[in-house]
Amino acid sequence: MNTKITLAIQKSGRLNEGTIELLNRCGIKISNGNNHLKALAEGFPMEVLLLRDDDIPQYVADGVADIGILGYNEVLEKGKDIEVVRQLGFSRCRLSIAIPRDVNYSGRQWLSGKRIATSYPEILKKFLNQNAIDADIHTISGSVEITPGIGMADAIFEIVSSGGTLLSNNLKEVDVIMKSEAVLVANKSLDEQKSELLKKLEFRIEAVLKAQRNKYILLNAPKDKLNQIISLIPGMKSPTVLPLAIEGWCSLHSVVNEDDFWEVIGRLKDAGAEGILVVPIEKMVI
Ligand code: PRT
Ligand code: ZN
Repeated sequence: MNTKITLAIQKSGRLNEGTIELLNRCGIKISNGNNHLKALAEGFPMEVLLLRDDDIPQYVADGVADIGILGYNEVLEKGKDIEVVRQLGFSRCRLSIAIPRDVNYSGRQWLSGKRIATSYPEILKKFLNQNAIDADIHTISGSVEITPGIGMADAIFEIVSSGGTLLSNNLKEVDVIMKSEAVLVANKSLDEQKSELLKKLEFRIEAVLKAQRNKYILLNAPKDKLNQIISLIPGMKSPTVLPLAIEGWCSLHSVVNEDDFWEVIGRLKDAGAEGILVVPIEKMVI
């Protein structure tokens, strides 16, 4: 049982920090720094390959790496036969069409006959085909946003996150074509032992991501409002209810989802809850 799973991650760049942080939260520490192609992991039978994100799909498809972490956009662009195991919730961005701010975008057919600069030609080609648009694709590897300004392109198809780069190049986002985030990918023919290790890793990731999406909530509630308050925070099974030293009051402990967090807090206050405390959850195993 000395099997190790080989994970390919980005050596440096926008995915690196989020990847290392997620692994750390899963109890996996990576040693010997950023200057090597290979690193050893502590806390999990794992070897880590540090690569350019563009190379990860090929490494995983070939089985040189068993699994990898990279942007979904890169998975689609490379089109290799690998499995997308799960989304990881960081490095969120979108791939969009952007055009000069003073130009009117009348809809997708506006792109017909135009020159579109991109570093994602395969995704763009698919999108144009699906929409029966005939346009010129100009593939470039960086600084796509400057191309309309220097007369090289009429539009661009690029990653947008805050929108700041578009703004500073006098461009506007007119069509969001797809959304992306970091994903865990795997080779499609892992042996039994490696599949087992992948399952163990997925279990840890699940616990970490669930914890990130939820908060632990403690509050004081008047006993006569208890049922109403419990219905607002049902928790994992049901909330914990503890008596307070003051007659007629109790303390309630539960879990709330980040998505409806503020709305729930508002309703709890309206229902008579007091002394509401909200704390982060480290891991969550249900
Ligand atoms: O060296 P290596 O090949 O490994 O890295 P890279 O330079 O190809 O990629 P890198 O590190 O820039 O990005 C890796 C992944 O991060 C991408 O494939 C996306 O999945 C994800 N990601 C998330 C982003 C962004 N956000 C992002 N904002 N990738 C790039 N950008 C760039 C974008 O290209 C544009 O120029 O940031 C600019 C836009 O940002 P805003 O905030 O101004 O809108
Ligand atoms: Zn890259």
